[in-house]
Amino acid sequence: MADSNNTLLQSINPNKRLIFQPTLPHNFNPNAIGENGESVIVPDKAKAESDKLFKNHGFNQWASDHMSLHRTLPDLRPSLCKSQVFPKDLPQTSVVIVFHNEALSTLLRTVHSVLDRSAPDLIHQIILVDDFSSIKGHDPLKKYIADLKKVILVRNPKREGLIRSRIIGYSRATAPIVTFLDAHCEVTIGWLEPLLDRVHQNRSVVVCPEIDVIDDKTFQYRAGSSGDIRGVFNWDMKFRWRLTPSQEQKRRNNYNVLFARSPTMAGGLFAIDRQYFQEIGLYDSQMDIWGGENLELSFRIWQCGGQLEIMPCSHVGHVFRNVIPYKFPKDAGLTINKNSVRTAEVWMDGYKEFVYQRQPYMRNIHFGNITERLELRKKLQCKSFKWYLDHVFTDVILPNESAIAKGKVRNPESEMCLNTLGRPKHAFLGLSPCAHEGKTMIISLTVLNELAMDEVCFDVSDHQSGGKITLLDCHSMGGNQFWSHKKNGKLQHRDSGLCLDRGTGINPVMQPCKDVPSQIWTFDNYYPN
Ligand code: LR7
Ligand code: MN
Repeated sequence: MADSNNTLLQSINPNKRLIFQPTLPHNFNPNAIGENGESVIVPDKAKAESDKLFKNHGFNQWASDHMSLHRTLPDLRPSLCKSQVFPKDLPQTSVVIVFHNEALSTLLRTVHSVLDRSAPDLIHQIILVDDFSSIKGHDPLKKYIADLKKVILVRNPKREGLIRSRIIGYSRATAPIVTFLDAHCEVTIGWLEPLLDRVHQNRSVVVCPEIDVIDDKTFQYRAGSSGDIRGVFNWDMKFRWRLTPSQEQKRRNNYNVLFARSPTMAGGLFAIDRQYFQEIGLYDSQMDIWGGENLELSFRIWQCGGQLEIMPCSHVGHVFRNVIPYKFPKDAGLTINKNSVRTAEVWMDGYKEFVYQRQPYMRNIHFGNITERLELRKKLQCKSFKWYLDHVFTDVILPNESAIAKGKVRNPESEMCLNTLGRPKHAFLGLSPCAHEGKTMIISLTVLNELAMDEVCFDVSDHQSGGKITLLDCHSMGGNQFWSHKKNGKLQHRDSGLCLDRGTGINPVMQPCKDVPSQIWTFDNYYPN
């Protein structure tokens, strides 16, 4: 069917291809467990065994072992993706999968899903890097893949960790594009063409698929977090998903099949131009085992002139687990933190202070020599971290301005809003019609319970009714700058017990708290924690 469609298409336009249509596996059994990505229910008699196996890998290995290695999956792409047409001459990819003590069934299902659901002419090779697994899986694996033409197996003579293992896999890759996957993934129909096409259009774009969830307990295949999300990071140096800010949604015209720019990547699943990856410095080879490399690569891509994007038409599932099942040769926390500190020291400029402020012990971690990475940054003439925050991660919340609520602060009755009016320090807080616009109206209720505009805080030292609100430098110590925003909309000053009132003049004033509309205030945005 697909072939005849493609033949038809090529008779119209010989330079185009349709998405590869996989056929059903030859021994397909629709009644087998887990088919169509459905949940596996472990029968009572197998519960004990399945619980035991769970501990090995942090997921339900029993379920994985009992499903087909070629199981079918739902198609979770937006419908517009299905009719897309791609150039006939898309470049080929090498797929690199690194693993340490991975369950054979999840690893092989990853391999088969790639072979089953990718156009054969686009897969150059699949490189498996066994990172010195200790369990006896290597020989059966070696034997199994001997029959798979495009699959190569490399074994590390010592434990390297996923970062150096990926460099080792990369060094064997010969196709123009390299695609990385974790060892417990399943790719779905149409996953590959959008990735290769985008990198082909622009070699400095690094692309990630949309990541679906393979349930760790049932192996059910389902959509990840719904909505328009992208990757970010927090000041604990952890990767996080966050809703895409409205200006980026607007740029995409809410078009759900157009690539989305993402400040960071989760780390495991991406495609990159092979030579470009070399040019921007592969990975920091002094990072060990796990962690940190995803943010390091993300910062480096953006700061050094590349782009990182999520392709909504490419869907790949990943088994998310709650524990890291394998051992770290050294202390796990220390290993991960060292990788994060290397990232912060090389890429984050002064903003690394925020990382150290949150976790002061990180200052004392011996992070080794970073000269080579700093030289790389210089050689590539990479931009500052400030540039990255201003242009890419524009919705970042800096710790000194973390907000519980932010935006215009409005008194709905009068439609008047608080406004510092750009007045100098020690001046009084003012008001203006909410219909006005201006940076001086954007006020945050910070996690320290300050009402702040940039570095200026609302300070009440006159504890009499009718007292005005003074604009002073934020001191982050509570005192006269501590406010609570009550559920009923009041803004109460802690030390005086008074409430912010619109007043009758040009400045708001402090008054005893009463149920009057002049004491009701609302922020444009609230950020529940
Ligand atoms: O010492 C090791 N050697 C390895 O070869 C440790 C791990 N590995 C292998 C491992 O077998 C697996 O195939 O490396 C791969 C990734 O390890 P996981 O699956 O334990 O990592 P994860 O999925 O918990 O974590 C995410 O963050 C990591 C940070 O270092 C990596 O970037 C992972 O690739 C990344 N996974 C994803 O991005 C998948 C989507 C998750 C999300 C969101
Ligand atoms: Mn993983």
